[in-house]
Amino acid sequence: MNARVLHLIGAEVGEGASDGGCKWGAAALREHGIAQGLAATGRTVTWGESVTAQPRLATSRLGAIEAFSGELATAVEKVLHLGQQPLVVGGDHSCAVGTWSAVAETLRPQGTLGLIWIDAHLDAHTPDTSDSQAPHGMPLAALLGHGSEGMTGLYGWRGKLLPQNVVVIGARSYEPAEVDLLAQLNVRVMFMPEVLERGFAACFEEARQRVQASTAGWGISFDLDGLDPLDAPGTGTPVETGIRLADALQVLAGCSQDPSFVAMELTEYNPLRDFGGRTAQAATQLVCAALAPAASTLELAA
Ligand code: 6HN
Ligand code: MN
Ligand code: MN
Ligand code: MN
Repeated sequence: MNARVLHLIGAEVGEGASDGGCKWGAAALREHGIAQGLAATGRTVTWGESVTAQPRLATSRLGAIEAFSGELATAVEKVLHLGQQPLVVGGDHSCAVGTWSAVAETLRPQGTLGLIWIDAHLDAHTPDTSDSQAPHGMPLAALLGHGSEGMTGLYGWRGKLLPQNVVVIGARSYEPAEVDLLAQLNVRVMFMPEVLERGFAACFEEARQRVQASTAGWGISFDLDGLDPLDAPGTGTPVETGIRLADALQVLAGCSQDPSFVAMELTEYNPLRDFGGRTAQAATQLVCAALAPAASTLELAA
């Protein structure tokens, strides 16, 4: 059973991506009924105020994301201090910097953070390597301590994630500099061919064991474009041949029942690219599977 209050935080940011549609993702999922879906699984659910990126107050796109990261981190930290479980609802994936910096900072007295990063991309650029200069292509590098001071240095320290504590699953669209950085750091990346060969279940299980071993807590950063666009077309940067929704629902089922599961993040929902709410429904099913309090309720939710 997971008796912790589940607290949803909308991360209203689209400025991190080239197509800004994800800014409306959190509001659209709220409208779709994501909180009601979660409550129906038996969780106690609250939804606080959303955190909204303010590009007009910043001198650059990166500056806007840096400021937003700090504000989101403050909101996430508050929830953790109350003993609640945060679900950050994006928003483009640049929100990961704020979310996981806050989780790492909160866990710091006890130990390190483990993270499973499900994504079609590697998100491991720095401003020096990115052709697009889109901050949503940079959050994993930033959490590993590489990138701009404003994205890496929240709470006054770098390296919110240690390379051995993170596993990327589903990657199939990336640039050489990202592969190089992650390889150099020795981050375990399960590229899509490996996922297809071994199955998502085996990959997730290996990842879970790795991120749980010797960490104080672990979480999932789920970029919806990790899913196959057949199941989740409504994302900013879809890439064909991804993880199928049915597999994800089965494999994620009940994972938050682990007492060391601290937080989840769902990103890159772009309502402007959705078809008939199909992706909103997939997103809702995903978080319900992962965050449901007991296995029996899960099947109903899926
Ligand atoms: N995401 N690697 C590409 C870039 O522009 O840096 C795509 C990044 C996509 C990021 O989906 O979170
Ligand atoms: Mn991503
Ligand atoms: Mn604190
Ligand atoms: Mn992605």
